Amino acid sequence: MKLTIALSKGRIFEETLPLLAAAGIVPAEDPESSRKLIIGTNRDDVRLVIVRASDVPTYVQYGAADLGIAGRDVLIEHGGDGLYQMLDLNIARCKMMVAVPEGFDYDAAVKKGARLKVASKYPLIAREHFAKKGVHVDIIKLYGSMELAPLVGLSDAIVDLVSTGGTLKANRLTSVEHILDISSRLVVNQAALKLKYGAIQPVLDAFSSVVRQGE
Ligand code: PRT
Ligand code: MG
Repeated sequence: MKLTIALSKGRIFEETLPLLAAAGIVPAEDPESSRKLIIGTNRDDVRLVIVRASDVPTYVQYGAADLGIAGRDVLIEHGGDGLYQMLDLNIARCKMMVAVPEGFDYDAAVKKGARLKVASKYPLIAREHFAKKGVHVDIIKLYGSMELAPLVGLSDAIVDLVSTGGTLKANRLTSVEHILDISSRLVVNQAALKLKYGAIQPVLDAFSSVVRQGE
């Protein structure tokens, strides 16, 4: 039985290597230097497919991959159809925040009932956050570099991920609200969990033992 695991390059791939190693899986190549999108492993029955972070749930939903690792941010925006979230891997951790230019009085704007323009790659998360607060917003969907939007007048605020805070600082932005704690999750195709249970279960066990060690 063959297993296909969907991963994105960069931080998720790096932080997944120790989890894979615990399951006895070692990638044959480094996706950062290889241009291959399908990467073999030391195990004949396991291969990795390298996709955009936000595409991981889609590959798993349709069964093109049996397993995948994706951020909670990506999973909320995707909606989760066709997949089970099996495990919080506690990797690629960061926070979903509202940020504004330094000097912008966010609390005063909210109190006044101003209609805010908010740029984000995460329209669902942003919309729900402001709806809960009863703040009227126009969401402007972007695909990256949200930090630029308020600097050039595209928006008043952004909803984005923050880890060190260095990017906000470099662009003279400041976070004003915490929305969610984010980490990456192991997701499994619903049909594959039944049909390939014997192959998937040992991977789940190995991953969860690494996660427990880190707690
Ligand atoms: O890059 P691409 O458009 O292909 O996709 P992506 O940006 O979604 O992928 P990637 O690999 O950058 O992120 C994958 C996952 O890592 C995300 O879905 C998150 O769950 C998680 N993660 C953890 C982060 C960060 N930390 C993070 N800091 N994703 C993005 N960032 C960005 C953030 O958007 C901001 O631009 O890093 C910048 C802020 O970082 P600091 O350290 O300056 O605060
Ligand atoms: Mg990125």
